Amino acid sequence: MNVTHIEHIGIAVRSLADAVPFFERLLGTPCYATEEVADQKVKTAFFRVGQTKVELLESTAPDGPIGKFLEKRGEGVHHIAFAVGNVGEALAALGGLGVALLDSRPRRGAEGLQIGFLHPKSTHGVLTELCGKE
Ligand code: CMX
Repeated sequence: MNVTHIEHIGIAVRSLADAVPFFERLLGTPCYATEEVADQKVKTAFFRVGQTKVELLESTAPDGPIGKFLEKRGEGVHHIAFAVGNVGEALAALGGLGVALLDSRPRRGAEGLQIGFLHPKSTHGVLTELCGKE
């Protein structure tokens, strides 16, 4: 598996309406895209920071992953996403090493990328996403 860079850092927020203007000022760059990912029960807002992005995540339902995270832990860093060439191959390799996979095969995430999550219990407490075009 070859990680090329940190693709994005996901931050759970209660309200995009509040958080987007703050991050625009903090990062000195406008939000360049917003998108609802219905199956994840989130609305997202993206900022470019060099080769990496910041993804703000607002929940659309209390029983979704961000809704549960906000309820349990409040706002904050939710996950780190690493860019890999081929998500399916990376998931297969990590599964073979005994890493607990939340996605056994890639699925479509925000920005049309292929994604797959690793369970934080298997990754030293960091919810980890793999992202790629394949
Ligand atoms: N980072 C680190 N640990 C986390 C975590 C996170 N973001 N979310 C949950 N956990 C921990 C919990 O604290 C809990 O630990 P303890 O057992 O010590 O209390 C453990 O993981 C299980 O958590 P849970 O609340 O019982 O389980 P959930 O039902 O909330 O599921 C998780 C947690 C990670 C399996 C689930 O959120 C998931 O499948 N996430 C992947 C998909 C996702 O996060 N989508 C949103 C982003 C989509 C996008 O970027 O487009």
